[in-house]
Amino acid sequence: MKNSALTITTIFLLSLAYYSFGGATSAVGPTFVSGTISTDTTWVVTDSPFVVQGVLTIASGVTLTIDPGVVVKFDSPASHIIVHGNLNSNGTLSQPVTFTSINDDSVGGDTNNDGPSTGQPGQWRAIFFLSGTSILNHTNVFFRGTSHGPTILLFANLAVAGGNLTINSGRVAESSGNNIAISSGNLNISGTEIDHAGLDGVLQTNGVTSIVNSSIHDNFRGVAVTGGTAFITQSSIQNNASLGVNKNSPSDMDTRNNFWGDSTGPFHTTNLGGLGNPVSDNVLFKPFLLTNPLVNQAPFVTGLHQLKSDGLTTINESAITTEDTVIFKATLTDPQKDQSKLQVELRQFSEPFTGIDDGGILESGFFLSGSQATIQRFGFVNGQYKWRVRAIDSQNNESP
Ligand SMILES: [Ca+2]
Ligand SMILES: [Ca+2]
Repeated sequence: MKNSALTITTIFLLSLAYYSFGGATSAVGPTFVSGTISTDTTWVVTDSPFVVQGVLTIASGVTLTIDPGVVVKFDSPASHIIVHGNLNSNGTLSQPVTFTSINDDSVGGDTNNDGPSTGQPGQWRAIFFLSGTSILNHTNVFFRGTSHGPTILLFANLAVAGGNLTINSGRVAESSGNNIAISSGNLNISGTEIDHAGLDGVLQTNGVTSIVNSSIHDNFRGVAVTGGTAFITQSSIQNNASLGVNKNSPSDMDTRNNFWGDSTGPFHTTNLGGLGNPVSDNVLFKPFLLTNPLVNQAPFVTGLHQLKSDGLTTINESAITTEDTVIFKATLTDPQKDQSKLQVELRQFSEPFTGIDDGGILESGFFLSGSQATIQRFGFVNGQYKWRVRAIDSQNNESP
């Protein structure tokens, strides 16, 4: 009996191994989808890529959840998704969700088995949001086309005609028409790159849009608004071919505190020295940002002093001190309020500054932005010295 039991165990293990092997090699994606999703559904990465054939509809009240890392491809220029319910795309920084063309082999492999191929603008239609509440986190949307649905006159990768759409930390790019359009409902965009649309980065004919911490660049127009209410702040709007922002209705649009590609601000008849992306009339753009809020900037040094060992008595420039201790103090301010440290390079007068940490470079600890950093140097021997300082933030950005 004992031997028999062992034999059975062996067969069982072999059997397990067989199924495990089979599972790893059986077809895992592409998963073809079309028709109507009428119960709550989750798309998981093991079934990816998903290929939308023709039209896929998410029914009212129903939620489609898309897991991190999932790739969704559209199989033709007519292919699109209509959202009546809710679309929750849960990408992460390391595992974004991607919507793209069947021809795009850069994600999800050679799904259409035609050898290496690349996506081009115009290869699918759109995702239409008609109602419900949808959220796209870390989601990339590429390559839609100019053709449009029979009843929805928006030419966009993402077209909002009702409900609420939130786009966080994604990229919407390379539409042959508009990247994002809204004719009704609410659109909230943050931390998102919107670029290379053949027409507008964002087009609004009506509805309510807010854009923060986003980069809108290399579209024909960055943002175009003909109705409704739109607001952009703490964003970078640059290198759009025609206008950075076009407000084609009488009331002012609030675009204060954005960066327009140049510290002189956007070009407009009220800002003739502006070298940045031009804006139309009815765009409230002052104050504008002098630097790109999406690029971490170096801290700067103010209130620099060299002091005697009491920490109070100033040693003037080129002065002589008989003490062997010098204290350096300076205020460090960082545009992003990053913590920063003070660095002093100290050399014999006859030696060049090298930037090499050979004992001649002293550093403070990290300080909160706006506070005073102190460095104390002991044990000077008689001689002539020179020094220079810089500030370095926690992101390793160095002041000049
Ligand atoms: Ca291919
Ligand atoms: Ca900084």
